[in-house]
Amino acid sequence: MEADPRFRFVQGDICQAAAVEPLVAEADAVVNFAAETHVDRSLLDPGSFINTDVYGVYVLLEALRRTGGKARFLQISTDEVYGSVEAGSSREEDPPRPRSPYSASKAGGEMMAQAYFETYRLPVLITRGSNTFGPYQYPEKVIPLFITNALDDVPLPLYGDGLNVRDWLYVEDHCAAVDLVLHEGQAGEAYNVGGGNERTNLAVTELILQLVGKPRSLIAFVSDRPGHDRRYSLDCAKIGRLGWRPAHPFEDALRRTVEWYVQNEWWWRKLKTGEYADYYRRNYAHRRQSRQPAGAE
Ligand code: TDX
Repeated sequence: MEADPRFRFVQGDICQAAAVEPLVAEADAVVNFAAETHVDRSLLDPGSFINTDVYGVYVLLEALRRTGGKARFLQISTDEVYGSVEAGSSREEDPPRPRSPYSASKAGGEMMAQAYFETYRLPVLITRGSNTFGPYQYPEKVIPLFITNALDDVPLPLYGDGLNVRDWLYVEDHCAAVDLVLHEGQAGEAYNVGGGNERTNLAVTELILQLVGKPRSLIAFVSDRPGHDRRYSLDCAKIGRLGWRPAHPFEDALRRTVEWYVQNEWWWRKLKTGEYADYYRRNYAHRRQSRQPAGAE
């Protein structure tokens, strides 16, 4: 495949600021999607999250500052920085209350970006997206994990009582929001990006099983994730004023995603071996299977 000349990728050690300096110096925009992103992995290895999600952000910001680059810098962040939201919805000015090594690292990265805006006047923007899903998502995240397990008739390990709530955002809606904020957002500001699809994990799991055509008996209630945030919920009025609305209804987007995984086994099959299989054992082998909680029938 030929590389798209509009984009340049930097591989290798992100801590090498010198490697990114020539790139950011001439860029119109720097959008930092790079991150360690999986909460369960952050419980097993917090250090790598601090390196990538805090120090890595600093490296990019510092490269911009040192070269006098004029790029707008968009930091891709997450609704998890607000912590668990028992009632109501998080607004951008709410204080961060991260509760996992992952979300604490993402909050640290945001704060570093904000500091470079305040101190050095770099044109920094932040988006806080909700749970994103769609094709090509690594099968550690719950939706691709459960689709691919279901296709293989392997149990779907549902944490706790399965009633934690996430707000699901289709990847194309998320991309449209990032593009809009990059071009129309105000420097120094953060923007929530939520799909408006709050569902319990149990409801999502049942829908996946229905779409894949597999029985409910594949659900395995297992011991909970430590510090598992109960609910995320975003108030998206601010990005709404820029003109963004999610365009993909959840059930349609999930159906399309299931179809993609059915048709693209060549992509995910090879990922579920090697390092992934080792991670799967480390994360799941010790989890006790619990009885199905009352009311979850
Ligand atoms: O095996 C599982 N069983 C289970 O019940 C896994 C992997 C997850 N879950 C639950 C935990 C969560 O309540 O499903 C929900 C979603 O889990 P993840 O896909 O791991 O996402 P989450 O922890 O909510 O974080 C995600 O959303 C915000 C992304 O991983 C982050 O990168 C993003 O910032």
